[in-house]
Amino acid sequence: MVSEANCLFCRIVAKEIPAEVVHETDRTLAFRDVNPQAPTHVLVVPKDHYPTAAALAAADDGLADAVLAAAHAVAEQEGVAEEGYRLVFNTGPGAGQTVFHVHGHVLGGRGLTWPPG
Ligand code: DGP
Repeated sequence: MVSEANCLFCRIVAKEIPAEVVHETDRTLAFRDVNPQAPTHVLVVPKDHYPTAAALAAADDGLADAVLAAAHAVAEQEGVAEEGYRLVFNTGPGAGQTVFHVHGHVLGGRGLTWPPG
């Protein structure tokens, strides 16, 4: 496991910090956002530490595919896959990324406007 000391989501993966886990595979973990912006708001992370979606894409070992598949599995499990959901990777401070362990936000269960604010 590639882990980074003092990374919040590495610590959630390690079960050192509690979270409401809704889905887990050998390479990914999904848990509810502490500050939900929609009835379904789940964060999907690789268990290994990559700071951003760009770094995850460069990992080149199928891990990005595993994260995308886990996000869709979460949407199905949450019952929002059919009506539609949003999968967002805020990438970099200018886009609002605050936790630098890559995470996809799975948002659904309400109308979602486009473009986002
Ligand atoms: P972003 O702004 O894209 O980096 O999203 C970070 C998200 O992480 C934000 O929506 C709130 C969530 N978050 C921050 N701290 C915690 C925590 O300790 N537990 C959980 N479950 N979510 C957290």
